Amino acid sequence: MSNSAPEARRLHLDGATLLRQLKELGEIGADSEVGGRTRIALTDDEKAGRDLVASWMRELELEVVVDRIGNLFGILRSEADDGTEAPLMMGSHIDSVTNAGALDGCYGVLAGLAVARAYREAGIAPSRSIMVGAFTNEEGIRYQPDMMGSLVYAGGLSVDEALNTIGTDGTRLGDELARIGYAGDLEPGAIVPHEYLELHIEQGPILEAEGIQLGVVKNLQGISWQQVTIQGNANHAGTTPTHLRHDAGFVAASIVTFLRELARDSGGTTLATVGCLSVQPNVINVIPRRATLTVDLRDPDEERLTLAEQRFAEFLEKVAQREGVNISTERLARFEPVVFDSCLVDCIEASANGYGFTNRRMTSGAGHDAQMIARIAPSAMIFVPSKGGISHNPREHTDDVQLVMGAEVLLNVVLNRLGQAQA
Ligand code: HGY
Ligand code: MN
Ligand code: MN
Repeated sequence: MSNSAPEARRLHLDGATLLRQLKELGEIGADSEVGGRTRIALTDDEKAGRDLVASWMRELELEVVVDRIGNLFGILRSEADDGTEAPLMMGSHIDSVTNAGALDGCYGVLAGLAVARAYREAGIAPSRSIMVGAFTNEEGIRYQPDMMGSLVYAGGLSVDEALNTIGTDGTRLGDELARIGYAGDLEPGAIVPHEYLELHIEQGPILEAEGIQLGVVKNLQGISWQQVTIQGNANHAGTTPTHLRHDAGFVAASIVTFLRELARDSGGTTLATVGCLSVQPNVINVIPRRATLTVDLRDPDEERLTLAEQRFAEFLEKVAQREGVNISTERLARFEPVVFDSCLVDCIEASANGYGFTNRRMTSGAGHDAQMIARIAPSAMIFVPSKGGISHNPREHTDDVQLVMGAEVLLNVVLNRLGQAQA
């Protein structure tokens, strides 16, 4: 395969295959009742998704490697690569939340394969090896923290600690990884990327609301996850006067209300979500003795995020005292805000401008694998609009023409970075 770009064979982004693969992968774990699909990390459905993506990597004759935390990679080597070259990496994840859309994560992985396919079909070797990754457990639904596979890859969590993580279902991550056959032997992080690009749907309302075609992601907000357990007293709903209650359910509800006020008082920069909430014994005529809930706090500014955590901790102390309950917290994840590589961000902006696509610099509200890989290599992201700003929902949607446009820009940025831009 020659390096020079033979006239007749320009690199071409095969949008039809990208859209077909997104659809096919989106059918794995499909949930006919609620709609959408569920491919929670390391479940049989996610394994099926992994197998399909690996088969597409093999179809492209990429070198398929799996590391010890199950990160799945396809490598298209440059002619000069003797196995030690730092590759240009692209990627994202294919695990999903429950009743998810078809694009979150999958779009970035399959667009990376579309870039490799463009090289393959033009019979041209990249001037630098290209590595496309599907990182393990980005969503963190079953095993916390989220972005786990890329966090391990970036050296932020030891492999053994990650493998010993116990899930919300009581399973050990390492056992499940072995069970689905993705306990690889590559040491995570053994191949340090030269740079990292992640194409993703925005998952928010900004691009659509402003009528802008592309997001040039310059930074990503900080994330704080914790589990809160409230221990009160079960008692009879009909005989226990209100002032004698130690009602874990009431305290849980006051936490939800406090967090909404905390977010509102921040002027919109801090976001707070109680995504999981359960009370025990959860019967109609018993005052809840126990409540467990999760708290997701986010802010692009580290100081404000820390302040939000402190204010929340103070509130917990006060409400425990007032209601005579015991409250314990467990930290599940904590990632500081990340600023992406300015040179890569400029390159993405220049590419979008080159195509005449409207674009704007923006912050990512969601967490992404790019925020972890940014610890070990210059990284940046490209967003395409989400219809109605909806994501983590079966109604997640981006128009085909926008999906292909984003992938064109990804290919163009790669060609520019590899000095193989086409006239
Ligand atoms: O939580 C997040 O922002 C990401 O979807 N894991
Ligand atoms: Mn994602
Ligand atoms: Mn997600």
